[in-house]
Amino acid sequence: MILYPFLIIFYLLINPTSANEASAPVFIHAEGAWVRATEVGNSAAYVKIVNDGLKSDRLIGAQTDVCKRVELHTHLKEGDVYKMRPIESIEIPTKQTVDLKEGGLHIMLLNILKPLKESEKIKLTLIFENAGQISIIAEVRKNKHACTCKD
Ligand SMILES: [Cu+2]
Repeated sequence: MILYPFLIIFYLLINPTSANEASAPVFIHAEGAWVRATEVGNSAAYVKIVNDGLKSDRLIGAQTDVCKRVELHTHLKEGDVYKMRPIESIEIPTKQTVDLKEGGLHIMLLNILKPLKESEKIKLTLIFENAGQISIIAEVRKNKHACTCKD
């Protein structure tokens, strides 16, 4: 029956929500997102990610249009200095909250395209392996302590 695949495609075209409903419900949410204010160069985004689901998930990337490139970073102590290192993904275990914060895991915003000023709101899309894309709004704030880490 050659017509069958076409019928499915047609159904998805006229009813795009049905495709989403078929996937697992999303139990991931983000809280208290903020971005470090800066005039030039790089910035970072911090956020608490909560997994209320029964399955672990993984943050595998993020997107925003305020900078050229986004990376997931961690801080590692090498000798006496903390250094930032790009990582592939951030595990969000089931029933746990992962805190992306200063001095720890963070979303690195490389080469900002315009100054990020205090109290501005920035759209950030978090990309999860299972939950897919989740868009959030992050407020620009001044950093409490200057970053002493090196690239
Ligand atoms: Cu970084």
